[in-house]
Amino acid sequence: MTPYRRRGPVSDPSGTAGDPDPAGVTVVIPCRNEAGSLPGVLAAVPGGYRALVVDNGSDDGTAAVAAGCGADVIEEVAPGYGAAVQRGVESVTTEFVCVLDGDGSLDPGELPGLVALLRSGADLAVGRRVPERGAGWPLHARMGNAVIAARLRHRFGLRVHDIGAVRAARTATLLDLGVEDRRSGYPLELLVRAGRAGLVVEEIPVAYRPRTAGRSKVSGSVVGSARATWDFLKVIR
Ligand SMILES: Nc1nc2c(ncn2[C@@H]2O[C@H](COP(=O)(O)OP(=O)(O)O)[C@@H](O)[C@H]2O)c(=O)[nH]1
Ligand SMILES: [Mg+2]
Repeated sequence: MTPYRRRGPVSDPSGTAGDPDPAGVTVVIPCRNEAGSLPGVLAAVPGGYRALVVDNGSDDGTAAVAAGCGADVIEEVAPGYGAAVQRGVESVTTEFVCVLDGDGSLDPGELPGLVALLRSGADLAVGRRVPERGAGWPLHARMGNAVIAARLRHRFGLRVHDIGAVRAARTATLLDLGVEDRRSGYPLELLVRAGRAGLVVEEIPVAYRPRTAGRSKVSGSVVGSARATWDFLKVIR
């Protein structure tokens, strides 16, 4: 499996893919037991962007690995994806925040494309995952995702085709939405609230690859999938 490379020393000497103010962007990375994937993920964070790893409940040295790779690290004691993301976003001091998984399935090199959408007027920019061969996206999760995205389009007028595993926003905008879910329902509740608030939500395709190490905690596990389905239904009922 090829690790992500920091984007382009040749075509893009800054590594920021043309972002005019990389110091204004923090990348929040929620992690539970992602020590194997994190070095590759952090190496691919565009130069100048701050990386903030939110660890909870890891027993594989995730926090030490993250710190060793130069990321800021905070601990969140409450379990759950939403708890980690919320804690991370609350700690951000930059104007913009991106949120991305720590499992290597998504390329941080694509984040400047999302931030560019914000700079040109979007309130929330989300990635639509385009699976590459072998991506860890089981059929049940893809079908559920498609059904929920259709509901988001028809009921909330959002032009999205994914529930947004990767996203970017102004930090203040994200906090103002007041998302309450602290587990797997967080990304969906975020979109529902964005739709209700009339935010401009834009979506661009992003590559979705197999995680580079470790085990899935959500869609690839029976308990994780059941929990996610329950969380989604609560949000969108
Ligand atoms: N901090 C934290 N991160 C989590 C938790 N559950 C999942 N994650 C992270 O959320 C991201 C997505 O989880 P993942 O296991 O890849 O789910 P999948 O993509 O559906 O297989 C990964 O970066 C995980 O490490 C959690 O309880 N706490
Ligand atoms: Mg994953």
